[in-house]
Amino acid sequence: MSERTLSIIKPDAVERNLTGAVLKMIQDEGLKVVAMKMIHMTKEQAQGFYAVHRERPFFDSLTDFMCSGPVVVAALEGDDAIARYRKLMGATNPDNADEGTIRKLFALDVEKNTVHGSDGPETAAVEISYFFNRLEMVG
Ligand code: RTP
Ligand code: MG
Repeated sequence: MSERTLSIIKPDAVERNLTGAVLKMIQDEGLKVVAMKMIHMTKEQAQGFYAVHRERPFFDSLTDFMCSGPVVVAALEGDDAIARYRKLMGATNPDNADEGTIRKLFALDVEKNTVHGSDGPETAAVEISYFFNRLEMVG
């Protein structure tokens, strides 16, 4: 079933000029980019995006990191896109990520882990609408 998921290429990756390499892996997987832009979030915008994690011990550090530099946000579309993109990303901690995954190849640590991907259909819909309105989406 065709799905959409929200991808973020995080500040650690944009800063190291890895945007193109990550997008190539996404496109080689067959996921289609249906919306994309570069933004530099405020602390408040990062806190809003990660609101589900606000009680977690890493929330303040995570939201500082996510507004430390520009990110590339994109909506991806394809059959089973949510699970396929999470498989391509690899485990949250790159030490546990499978060979050939984005995080195994590029992540610096459990926080500076290069990419975000939605974890389910409901969060994907909320996350895509957090960054994109209908005029900014193709298809
Ligand atoms: P994401 O939401 O970014 O796609 O990553 P995820 O599902 O694999 O991981 P999640 O548990 O949702 O955590 C969100 C992000 O918080 C940072 N994190 N830091 N210091 C820590 O132990 C820790 N744990 C998570 C990571 O940047 C993670 O991607
Ligand atoms: Mg998550």
